[in-house]
Amino acid sequence: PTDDMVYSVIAAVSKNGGIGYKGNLPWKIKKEMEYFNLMTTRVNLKGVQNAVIMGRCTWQSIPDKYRPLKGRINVVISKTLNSVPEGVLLYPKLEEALKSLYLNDRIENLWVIGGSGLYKEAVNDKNCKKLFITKIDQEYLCDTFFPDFDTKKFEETSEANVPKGIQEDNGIKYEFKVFKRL
Ligand code: FOL
Repeated sequence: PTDDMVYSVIAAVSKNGGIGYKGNLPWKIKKEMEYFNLMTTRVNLKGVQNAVIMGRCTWQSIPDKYRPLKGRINVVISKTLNSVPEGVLLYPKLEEALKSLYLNDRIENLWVIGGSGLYKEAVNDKNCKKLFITKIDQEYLCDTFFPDFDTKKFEETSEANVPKGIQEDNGIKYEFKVFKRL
């Protein structure tokens, strides 16, 4: 429960700026995905959950066995989807989702988890206070990219529970970065 309409972005981005290819993640990095799971799930209070907000393509990219993402309120933004499973929230626009989720005192933190359309709205929205970006130190064939954002409006920061330094999982190097809006 917060008193302001603030939220964060979480994304993993390749060296060439990519986030997706043909409706899926371009890579498979188990420990990085565990970080995503931990960061988006973790809350202080029992009986309170975080919400993950995603576009339709991101929703459809999550493997059936993980969908809806467990331990989190799943929110899908789409004007065309007709139905989502029970318990999943569907809104036509990000703004409307944020407005109504803020009135929900059973939600702790809000995370925008993609894809490029929602990321673009978020990085340009002052209510999006932090970007949790994993920089993957490899190039991948991608057809979806993290949007350019005004780096003068953010500064790198450190955050509890975010491991520092170069990480590695089956030969792939990556680093967890956190940027806060100035
Ligand atoms: N942010 C970061 N840092 N890494 C990502 O891979 C990522 N992916 C998305 C958004 N932000 C990200 C969107 N894509 C799952 C699959 C695709 C996806 C997001 C999540 C998924 O299946 N998650 C399960 C897996 C748990 C596990 O393997 O440990 C989950 O419960 O979170």
